[in-house]
Amino acid sequence: MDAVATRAFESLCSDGVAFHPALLDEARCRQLLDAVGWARDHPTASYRCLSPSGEARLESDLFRWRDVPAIRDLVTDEALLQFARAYLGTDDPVVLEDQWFWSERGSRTDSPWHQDDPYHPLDRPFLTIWIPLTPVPPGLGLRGVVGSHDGPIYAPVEFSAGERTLTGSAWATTPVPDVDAHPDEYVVTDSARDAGDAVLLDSRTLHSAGGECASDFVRLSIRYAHPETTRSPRPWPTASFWESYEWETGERLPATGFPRSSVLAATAAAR
Ligand SMILES: O=C(O)CCC(=O)C(=O)O
Repeated sequence: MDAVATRAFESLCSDGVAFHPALLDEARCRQLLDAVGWARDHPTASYRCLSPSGEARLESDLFRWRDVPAIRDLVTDEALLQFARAYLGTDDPVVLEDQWFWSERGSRTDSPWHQDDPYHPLDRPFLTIWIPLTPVPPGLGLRGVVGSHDGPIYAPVEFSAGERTLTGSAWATTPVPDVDAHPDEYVVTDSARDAGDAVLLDSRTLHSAGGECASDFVRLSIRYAHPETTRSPRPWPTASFWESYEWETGERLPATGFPRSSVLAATAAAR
C-alpha cells in the first residue's frame, strides 16, 4: 500500500469509515459511467426505483459483475482489493455485491441513515467501498458516523418507496437513530467531492448519502466478504435476493453467487 492508502486503511481500522482521494482516474470513471448507463438500460430482477412514483428517480441495481465487463474489472481491481485483503484478513476476498445508484437531476430521494450489516444474514462484518462516478453534489456524498462500527446493530431501513428491497416480517431490534437531529452526539465524515474518490466502510458503520440533486449523481458500492463467512439468520427482514439461495445456517457463501476475487480475476483475464 502506498502512503495515501495506508492512511485511509488506518482510519478505516480506527473509525470504521475512511476517505481515499482519487482511487480511480477520470477515464476509468467515464468508462464505468457508460457501463452503469448500459446496466440501467438493461435492468435485472434486483433493479428497484427507490424514489416515490412520479418524482425524479433514484434507481439502483445489484450484481452487475455478472454481465458488465467494466464492473467485473472494477471488483477485481487491485486498488480496491488491497483494502479488502487487509481489512478482512484474507488473501482472497469474496465479491459479495456490487450496487449502482443513479439519482436523476431533480431527484430528492436520499439513502437514509443505515448500516449495511443487518441487510445480510452473515456471521461477520464485511467491507463496502463507495465510489462516485460523477462529481458529488455538495453535502450529498456518503457520510459516515465515526466509531459507529463499534456500537449497536440497528434495524434495517427499507430504502424503496415502491417495490420492497427487504423480505421478512419479524422486527426485533432498535431503530436507527436520527443522526442529523443530534449533531452533538455523532461525529460525521463527509469527504468525497470528485468522481473517483472513495469512501471505505465497515458494514456496521452508520452512513447515509444522496438527497436533492441539481444534476445526475451516479455512484457504485462494491462489497467484499471473508471467504469463511457463513449464513447466520437474522431476526429481522434481510435483502430480498437472499431468498433465491438455498443454503443452511453455518454454510459458507454459495460460490455461484459470491465468487472469490481470484476466480473472477482469472475469468476476466481469460476474456
Ligand atoms: O449512494 C447511496 O445513495 C447509498 C450508498 C450506500 O449506502 C451503500 O452502498 O451502502
